[in-house]
Amino acid sequence: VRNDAPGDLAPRSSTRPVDEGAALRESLLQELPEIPARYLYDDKGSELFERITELSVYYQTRTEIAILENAAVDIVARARPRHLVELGSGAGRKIRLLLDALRTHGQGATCTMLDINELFLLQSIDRLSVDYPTFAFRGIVGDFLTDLGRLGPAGERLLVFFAGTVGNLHPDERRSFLGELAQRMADSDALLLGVDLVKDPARLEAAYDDPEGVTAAFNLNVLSVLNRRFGGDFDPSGFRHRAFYDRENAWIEMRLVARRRQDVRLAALDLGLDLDAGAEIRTEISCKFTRASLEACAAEAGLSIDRWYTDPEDLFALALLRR
Ligand code: AVJ
Repeated sequence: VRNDAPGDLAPRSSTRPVDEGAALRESLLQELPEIPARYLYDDKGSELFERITELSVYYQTRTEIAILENAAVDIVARARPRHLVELGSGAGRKIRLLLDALRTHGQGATCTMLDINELFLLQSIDRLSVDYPTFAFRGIVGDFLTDLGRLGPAGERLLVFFAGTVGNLHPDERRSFLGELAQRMADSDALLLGVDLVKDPARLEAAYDDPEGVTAAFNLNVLSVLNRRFGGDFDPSGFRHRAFYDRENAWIEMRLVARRRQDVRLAALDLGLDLDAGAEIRTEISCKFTRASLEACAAEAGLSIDRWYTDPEDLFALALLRR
């Protein structure tokens, strides 16, 4: 999607590629059945996540924005980017803080946004193009796990990956993602990575199980996504939301727990799931970091922390990483 030329939208295939179905099938047949987190973000899921970001218990979004408000000028002065590239753009609010800093310092030329949700991407690009007419915006409908090759040439870029979404990746996925990203970076590129920090487990668990049940609805919505996309007959009322902090892995897990015995079919995957009462399906992990653990992840990918921006309560951090 360009604001000045016919878009380069990823082909929206009507039939899901077989490998996607096969991967989901394999994931559901594991000892602990798992639904990859990307299925959480259909239009309804993305809308529910936007509501989550406004919940008082979900401190991450407002904290990251506050850090960015204080750090944007320093980040831009250090990275001196001509190009912004945002992975997983959501509603485009945070990128504005960097665009403002770039505009003030007369820098920056293009802004590329990669997001899996076409609707959100189109809306963000439209709004940003009006508000920042001196920048050229480009939207790419894709997945940050597989489409890093479509982000354009390396050099003088500030790549941003906000919200702690890097924490959604399993450690082995995260290793290969950061490794691939680092390989595609030039020495004049920088990566700004938002990470949620290790803290009191009660505070973490509260952020993923709000009393209003918005997170529960977000989690349960994934069953409707699977029903629609893979001809499933999940009954969402037959499951309840569960979120807990796994200290050993330093990650929050979201799971769906079967309230009763039920047989579920996913016709497009030729798959049947016989679930006993109490059976669990994992739907997301959200890894939590310390500066040291992030330093180690970055080093494995060949990156180092150039700057570490955090808030007074050490709830969240933005790390500026370079080769
Ligand atoms: C958008 C992946 C960063 O892991 O905190 C919010 C998603 N899941 N509440 C997170 C989420 C449950 C969020 N990320």
